[in-house]
Amino acid sequence: MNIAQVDYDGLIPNNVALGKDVRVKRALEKWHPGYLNWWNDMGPEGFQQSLVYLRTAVSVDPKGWAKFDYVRMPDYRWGVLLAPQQEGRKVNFGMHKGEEAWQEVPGEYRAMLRRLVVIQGDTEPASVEQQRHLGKTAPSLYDMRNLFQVNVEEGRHLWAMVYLLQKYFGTDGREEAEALLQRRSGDPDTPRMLGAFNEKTPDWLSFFMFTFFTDRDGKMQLEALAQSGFDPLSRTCRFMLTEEAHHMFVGETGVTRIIQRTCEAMKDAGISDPHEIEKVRKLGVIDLPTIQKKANLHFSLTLDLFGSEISTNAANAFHAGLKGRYREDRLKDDHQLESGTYPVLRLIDGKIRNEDAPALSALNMRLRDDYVADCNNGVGRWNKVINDIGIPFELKLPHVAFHRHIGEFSSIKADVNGEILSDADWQKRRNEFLPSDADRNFIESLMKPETQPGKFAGWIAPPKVGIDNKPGDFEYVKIV
Ligand code: BYC
Repeated sequence: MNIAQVDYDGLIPNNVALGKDVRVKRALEKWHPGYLNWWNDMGPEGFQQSLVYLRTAVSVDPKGWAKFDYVRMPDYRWGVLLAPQQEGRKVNFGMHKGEEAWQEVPGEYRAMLRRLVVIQGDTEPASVEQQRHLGKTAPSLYDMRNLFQVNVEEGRHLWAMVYLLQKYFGTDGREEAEALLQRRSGDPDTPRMLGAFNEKTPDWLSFFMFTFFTDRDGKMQLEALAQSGFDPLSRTCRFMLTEEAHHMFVGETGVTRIIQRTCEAMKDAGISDPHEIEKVRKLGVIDLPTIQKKANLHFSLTLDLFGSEISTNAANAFHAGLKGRYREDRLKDDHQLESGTYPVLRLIDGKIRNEDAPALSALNMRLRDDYVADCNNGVGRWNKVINDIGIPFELKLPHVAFHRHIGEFSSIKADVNGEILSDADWQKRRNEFLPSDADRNFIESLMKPETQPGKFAGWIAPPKVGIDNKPGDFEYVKIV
């Protein structure tokens, strides 16, 4: 069998020879109607009968894996796609370093591995649920199509995790697969597992910030899981990362286009002070200080997804060879971390200070540092746009102690520079740092749909190039 080629003959497209694996095939076919019910209930609101110009994976060869065509979303071919198996792959870190990578779940790590797969799986449908209302206010057909592309692929990522649960975790895997369809983002009784996935994504600036910041956590976590000694998880995550790149592209370019439109409108109107918020808003664009506040919100919510800075869970998963560091295979050390240390920002005697901690315990902190560096690169590209148009403003990531609910800084209030604030001062100044009701209402007032091919809402610039090199007036969604 050509592992790079995807078999589209059965109900469930796959490159894992599902046809020969009767038990798993049946289990997935049984799960399929529940998935479609979930998609119909919680997937994009409206537009389900519209034809959307979507990419579908036809191969897992990174050089040419997708084809583009019009598809109705419920007819999208969600499937099970793993990157090709690498001959002779080994466990690359932890106490089993150098052993053959596992093709089955090692009994002693079953619970730990299942927890990682379930948490990863839970985030995927959660994001679809969070974004389900956005189609109605899309600023263009191009953006609407990108939203739906992200949504169907998050759905596929759920399939990816459910395949692992059904194939490798027996009855409890089956139960977890069912539970993934039962939890709901933001539901007080059955919420999604991680905090950021229970927040609202009320407008398109939030959507772009989410795909920039939170999908980037997805990238970091998937990179860490792609290092796993449990080979099926590694292969699954490697292919998910191919799809994930587009999601971050959507976020980064979405925010870039908003910034560009704002700066150009200011320039045309002769406004040079970015803090003249009311004047800028009168132009029908989003002022830069409000964009900064949205970035503060989404960055801080996403930092919580890295767990506590000092974590036994993370140490155990690394030691066991289940979850590595960001691009573990490119790092140059002993890959066991039994003796080294890593600097961790901690709250010591009421002050924020660096302290060396055992490297194994500090793995969440390390992944978070890699994440922050990756975010900063993107923020630098946003600032270049502002600078090139000549507006004196610089977007900055807030301090990691700002607005935290998990880990070292969850017990304090800090401003965006990491200065600790009293509760009273935080209450007084909160709206300086985070979007206020008035900011949210203003953004909401701009969220009017634009559904003419080639037209864009006034608060966002058109993209530089179309998807699949299509021309500017291409009808990305044929709305019915
Ligand atoms: N909210 O040792 P600790 C993506 C819990 S995004 C609520 O500090 P650990 C995507 C934790 O579960 C990537 N609870 O943390 C993006 C534990 O509870 P239990 C998703 C939280 O385990 C956009 C306790 O606190 N993938 O793909 O080292 C769109 C102590 O935990 C939170 C993964 O996250 C929180 N934020 O690290 C679509 C990878 N944080 O077990 C998709 C898999 C911690 O004691 N997950 N807790 O009851 C993991 O690797 C880790 O579980 C975590 C937490 C990084 C999440």
